[in-house]
Amino acid sequence: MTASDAAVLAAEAEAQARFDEIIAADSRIEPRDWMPEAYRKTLIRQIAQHAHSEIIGMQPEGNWITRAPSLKRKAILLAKVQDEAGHGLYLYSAAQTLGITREEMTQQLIDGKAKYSSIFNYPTPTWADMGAIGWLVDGAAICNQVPLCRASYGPYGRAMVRICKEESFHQRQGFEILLTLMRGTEAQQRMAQDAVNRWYWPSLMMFGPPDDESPNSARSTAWKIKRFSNDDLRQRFIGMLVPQAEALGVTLPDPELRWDAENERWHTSEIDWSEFYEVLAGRGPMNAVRLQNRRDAHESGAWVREAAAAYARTQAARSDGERQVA
Ligand code: BYC
Repeated sequence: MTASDAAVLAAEAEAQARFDEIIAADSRIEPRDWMPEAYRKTLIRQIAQHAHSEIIGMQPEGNWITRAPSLKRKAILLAKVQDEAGHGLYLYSAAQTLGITREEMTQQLIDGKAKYSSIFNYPTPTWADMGAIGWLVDGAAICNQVPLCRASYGPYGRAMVRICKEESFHQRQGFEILLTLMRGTEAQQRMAQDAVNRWYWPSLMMFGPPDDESPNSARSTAWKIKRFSNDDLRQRFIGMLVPQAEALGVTLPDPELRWDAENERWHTSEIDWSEFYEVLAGRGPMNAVRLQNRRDAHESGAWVREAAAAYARTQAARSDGERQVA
């Protein structure tokens, strides 16, 4: 080994030790800090998937903006879908601090090479789906994301703080839609129960595969990106839903669901993981539609990107000119 090789190795060991110290102290890694390559890649993977989920997640609800049952409902739904666009943008920005460009992430998504949350590959045939998405999907998102506010990577944790505040409003508006339907006619009650029946199991799958089939968990937990396991968060979510379902008067569609006092866990029926893996493989009910819509939106937005780039070039040339004159 040459002296310069040895110096490089020593500097790397020192940087690794500093990184380990920051993680152990529950402090934050910032973009300027050295980080192991695998940590950087894991964060890009998770944050980009999360950003894509927010952007693709606009579609199931976007489907109801023109058909919301009142002007007030339309305004609320529009604001919620806009919030999701905002979440996608903060998250793409957080991922960009790790050295990937927005264009690369977008390309991976529209090429079908990037994952996004399985939940957005299900259809929204009735208005009650807006209630079920808010209550169950945003509810699951909050359970999963509140611990992410303490993620060890600063830009991700900080983005999550604002996102969680908005998600909690989203969940309440979903609950309120279902409550209104459950206080309505029998047909409205049936519509609400049907939506809960369809969204319940997919919402449990949002937390990811069971712990013993989760390849990324151990490392992400050691790096304090993840704070709780997939199964623990799923349990916490069920515990949150049970009293809320009672208040709504809906039934959670699992005949085996009960509190197992001996093991201090919710006992549930087996989750159909084959359905989850089918959706991940691109064969869910709406995968093809969601991706095609995203591709179409990207293509039809090309002129906006071109106009913005042309404007930026003009501005840069103008300020160059002003600098030269000065
Ligand atoms: N869907 O080792 P694992 C929202 C993948 S949007 C698809 O446990 P990890 C909202 C996983 O990526 C909220 N893929 O992974 C928006 C991995 O694949 P790769 C979205 C999934 O990362 C609009 C493989 O399975 N939330 O709130 O340790 C309207 C093995 O899994 C899923 C987030 O993105 C899934 N459900 O843990 C309304 C939260 N689950 O990458 C609402 C941030 C797992 O190795 N993400 N996979 O090929 C996370 O917290 C974690 O990434 C996960 C998975 C808990 C999801």
